[in-house]
Amino acid sequence: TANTNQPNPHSFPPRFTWGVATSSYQIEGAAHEDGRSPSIWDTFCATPGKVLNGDNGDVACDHYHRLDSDLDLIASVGVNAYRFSVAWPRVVPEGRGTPNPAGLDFYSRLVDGLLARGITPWLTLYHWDLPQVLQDAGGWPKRDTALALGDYAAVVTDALGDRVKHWITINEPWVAAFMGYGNGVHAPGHTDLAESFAASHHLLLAHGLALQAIRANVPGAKAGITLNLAAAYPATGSPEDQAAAWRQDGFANRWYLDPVFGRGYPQDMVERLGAASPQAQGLVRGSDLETIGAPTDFLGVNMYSRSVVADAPGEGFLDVRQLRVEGSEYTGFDWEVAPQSLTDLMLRLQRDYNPPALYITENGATYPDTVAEDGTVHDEERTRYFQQHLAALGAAITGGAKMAGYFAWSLMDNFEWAEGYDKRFGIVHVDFETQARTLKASGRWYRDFLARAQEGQPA
Ligand code: GBH
Repeated sequence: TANTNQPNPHSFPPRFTWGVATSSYQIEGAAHEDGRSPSIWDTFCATPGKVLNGDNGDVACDHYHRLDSDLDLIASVGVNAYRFSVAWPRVVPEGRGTPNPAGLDFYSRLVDGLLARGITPWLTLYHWDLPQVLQDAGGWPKRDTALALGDYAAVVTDALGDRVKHWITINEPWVAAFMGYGNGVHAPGHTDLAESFAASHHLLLAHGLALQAIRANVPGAKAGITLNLAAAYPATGSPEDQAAAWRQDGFANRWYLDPVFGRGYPQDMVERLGAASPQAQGLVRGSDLETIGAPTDFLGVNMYSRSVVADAPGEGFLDVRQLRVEGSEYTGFDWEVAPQSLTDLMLRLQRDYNPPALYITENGATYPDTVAEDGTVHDEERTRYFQQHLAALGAAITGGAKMAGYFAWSLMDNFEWAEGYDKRFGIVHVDFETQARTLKASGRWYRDFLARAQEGQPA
């Protein structure tokens, strides 16, 4: 009998994109080398009490100095794509203006190394490491920051557009806006609702401006944005809880999906926000919504979990409470393991927004891994997580979602933002004392799965 928790490697289309993902600040280290300027994360990490154990990205996985062996590591997994991000403060240290050749050279070597190994580079322009100088000038709540990102995008597309054809503008604008300027858990650690909605609008504008740079400079580019999305379910069938789930969806999902797909901001949310909305703040100018809603080639989705919510009058501006689901499994981050929600989410996106293509640009889990005496890493829970989510991805394809690829988060254990090095997401274990890399059991499983999925296909 078919085990629905086991993905069928032969059920994915030929030429499906199979990858692993990372981001610059989380892996590179070399934070003060070759002309890189500080980012808001360097500053945040240096602020006592912000990051667990006072950890920072000064060294991280030392990827900057281990490029060639890390390229071999990526190749050893058998992926056909690698998603990474470019550090803006490395490439344009002053935030705008003169590019730094040493910074560009690193990414040029990374791209060449991938292509030499038959691996398609997927480049994310912005994964949260804003140059500190731009934060000093006001950061994402200021419109100028979006314009600066557009200029930075022109620099990167100019330098790498001859070889990089897959572009992601912004990683998770929701997190950058609401964890950076709303709940203060991420850099720069502000806590102001109006500011966070201003940041949100300018991150979307930055997406649109980056898209223009990509279209202008990269012939044949495939370009899109990556959103963190989580399907929202009502705790009960009551109309109150159903309305609460719609509000949760409005904030977490539609707030980004609607404008990116050219519909402008969802009116129910604009009304709910009142004075905090970008409209009421006077931030939505002239052609902003056309810029933001320009056609993309794909939607990238980072999917980790779902939310289950109840109506809770008086709780936050959404009047919603997130519930822990009795009997469900949770990962080390206390995120519910909810693979069925991946299928639901993809089918809903296809139905409601009809994207030309859908990619899972991140999916993964953190667990306390056990390293055995012989150095092997046992992470059976992570393996199960990947199996369940890849099976759910298969079901989405069967159901008609235009799935074109999947990236596991992450290639290797790395700097997990406010959690420092305490939470591990890698399919490769990193010993942060020695920088030794060891493929975990989940990594071996993924490698073997990819080998079967790509059997008989030309490299
Ligand atoms: C991703 O974000 C990041 O892109 C990546 O850099 C990071 O390493 C990876 O996940 C693992 O954390 O509990 O209601 O506040 C994850 C996006 C957004 C998912 C916040 C969990 C919690 C919502 N996350 N969300 S809530």
